Amino acid sequence: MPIEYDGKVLTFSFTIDESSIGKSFAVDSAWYPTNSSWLFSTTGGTSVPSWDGPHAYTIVPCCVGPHGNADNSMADMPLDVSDLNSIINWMFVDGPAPLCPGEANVNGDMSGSIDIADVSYMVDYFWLGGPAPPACP
Ligand SMILES: [Ca+2]
Repeated sequence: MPIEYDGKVLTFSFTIDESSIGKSFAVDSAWYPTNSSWLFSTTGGTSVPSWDGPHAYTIVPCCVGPHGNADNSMADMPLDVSDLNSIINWMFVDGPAPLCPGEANVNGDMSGSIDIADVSYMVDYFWLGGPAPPACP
């Protein structure tokens, strides 16, 4: 590969399920030149960490704080009307599925289901004085 090459060299991906919560993994490469960059894409977005050696990550639950951040936006934490819109778009308009089902389970029911009860819960909370969504487990 030419030294001036500026494209993608390698892509690897893996899926982490909830049984991995609390475990850690590391990303390291002895061959990777330190003057290049890593590009991380996750369900939460994309980031380009600086290269300062191996990176270790601990797997945490995607649902944090109160349920309801269905659009997975950090800008509107914990929730706002865009979260309600994302659930409605997924349920009725063929929008993308929630990235973190636990967040879209707004009422926090034990089944973890995402249904009209969650939409109703948000409407009650936003406009009818209903209780705030419960905290994630
Ligand atoms: Ca629910």
